[in-house]
Amino acid sequence: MSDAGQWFAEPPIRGWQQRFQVRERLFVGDSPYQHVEVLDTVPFGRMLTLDGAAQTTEADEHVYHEMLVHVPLFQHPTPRRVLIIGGGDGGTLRRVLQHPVALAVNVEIDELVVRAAREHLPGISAGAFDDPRAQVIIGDGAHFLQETELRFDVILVDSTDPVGAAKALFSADFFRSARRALAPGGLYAMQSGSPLLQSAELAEVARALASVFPSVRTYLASIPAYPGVLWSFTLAARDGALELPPQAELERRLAASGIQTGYYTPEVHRAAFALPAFVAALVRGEPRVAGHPLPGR
Ligand code: AG3
Repeated sequence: MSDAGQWFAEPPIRGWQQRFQVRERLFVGDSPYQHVEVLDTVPFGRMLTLDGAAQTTEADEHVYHEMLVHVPLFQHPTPRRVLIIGGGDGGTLRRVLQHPVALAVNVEIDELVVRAAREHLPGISAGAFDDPRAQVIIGDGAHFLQETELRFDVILVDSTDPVGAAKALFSADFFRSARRALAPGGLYAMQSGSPLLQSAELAEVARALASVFPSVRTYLASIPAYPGVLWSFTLAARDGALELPPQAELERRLAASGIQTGYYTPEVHRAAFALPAFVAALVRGEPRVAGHPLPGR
């Protein structure tokens, strides 16, 4: 069945919406957690949507996954054990396994997301689920963190927006159990939403993380399929202050890894932490820069 001429649009956020022309609807299904679709779109190729929100597309998944993974994994001098919470499409797992890690545990709550992505978006995981260093657990990430005896060098949270099932992944309680599961020198990174359209959520993440971790820094990337394009991630350190490695050191780590990237570079790593004044104000807990109101406020 052809869906050409159809458009997909997310539910509006603060009266704002963007839409994608759809060639074909490849998968539609409902799990106990959410409504799952894979669409073939004209601008970005295949796209995974969860409860009507664009999660990842073939065209720009590399931006999100490289920035969620390579920034913390090159920031850490020797990441060996990595935990991923969410990330059922496998794009995060794949980027983690490009590093010389010994173990990558991926806890995803929704088995249907893994199944739909493996079948209809195989290029995103690109074999990662079959890597012997990967341990994929279908289960609740918050529960896993409370119970696990393992200690990780890096914990990554690749979640949906902070609503519904994912809300628990944005709370101080969750951040506390994440910090407990980090090894000394460990790093925690998460996607933290649109600074323009989810500014209150980003401010809350920064506040709650700073109540648990001694050092927290926001960084940015441009992700075309996400609302507002400009996107935030937040990095937190279990111990001490987060200092960006010098350019030459990041270059050395990237070269030693042999990883090929489409977005991440050592320059981008460092530049991503340069925040526009309004984002810096937001994460400092100031609602706006005087005289420069934010959209939707
Ligand atoms: N998870 C973050 C997607 C957030 C997008 N939000 C939205 N479209 N409203 C992406 C999962 C990729 N592994």
